[in-house]
Amino acid sequence: MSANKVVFITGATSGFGRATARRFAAAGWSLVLTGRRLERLQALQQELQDLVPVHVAALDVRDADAVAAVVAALPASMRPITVLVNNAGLALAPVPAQEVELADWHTMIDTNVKGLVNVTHALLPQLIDTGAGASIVNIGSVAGSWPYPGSHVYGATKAFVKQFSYNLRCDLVATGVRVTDLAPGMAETEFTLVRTRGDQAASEQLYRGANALQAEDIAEQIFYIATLPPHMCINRLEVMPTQQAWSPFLVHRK
Ligand code: NDP
Ligand code: 8X3
Repeated sequence: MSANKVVFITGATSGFGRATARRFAAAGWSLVLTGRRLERLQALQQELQDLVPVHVAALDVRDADAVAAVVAALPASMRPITVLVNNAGLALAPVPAQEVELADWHTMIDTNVKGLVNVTHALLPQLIDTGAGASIVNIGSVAGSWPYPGSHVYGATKAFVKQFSYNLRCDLVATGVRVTDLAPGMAETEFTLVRTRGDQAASEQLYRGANALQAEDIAEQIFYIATLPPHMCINRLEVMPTQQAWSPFLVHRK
């Protein structure tokens, strides 16, 4: 592995992605930061560029051609990529399945499934070039393993992330590239604001008194996973706030 360590982060404009950029910058890694909101990427670049080299690119992960173009345009100093953090994602429509607009299901599948696949496919050659010590950290969710009302397609996309991560591990086993499904529980980011389409009160209500995970907690886990000795791979890591756990089965009585 080259001495120049480079992390490529999707969804670096907010939440886990932004905190992960800060965590890797503090350790001296070069950063490739992507997301749709260019002004937020530029603000983060301003903040971190005195510490480490930072390359930003506005990118909607749903657009496979745009993903390929961003990867093709990476400066030489940002190749090959050492760690890919597939973080961009969202939940929408926290209501029963029968009340959801089809477009919302499509948006979640296009982002959380197809977007993650687009970026992975585009960066696999570089990660394989890096070889031992390279990592793909896919951000799954507890919703990928545990069903709950209103999770419908969101949880299903995260189940995809888990199984895709395991299957990638099998195909990459001889390359040295590690793959992890990191599955957080409740974490206080802009996630609920996006899910409720801007309902600040609902977001605050959800996190109130829950001592939820913070973005920095997950960034620390990502950094830990990606900097383990090259012979160690965490296949899956599920992290919840101590105050969150499972509920009994749902029973509808007539
Ligand atoms: P935030 O809403 O704070 O951040 C989401 C990030 O994803 C933003 O940077 C956003 O950037 C980016 N994103 C969304 N859609 C796209 C797109 N089409 N193309 C590129 N980037 C996109 O939420 P979190 O930080 O909490 O979420 C990060 C990941 O963690 C998601 O995959 C989420 O499902 C997962 N997760 C979150 C949990 C939580 O409780 N918060 C728990 C478990 C998993 P922009 O809008 O600028 O494009
Ligand atoms: C987000 C966590 O519990 O809202 O993936 O599904 S949860």
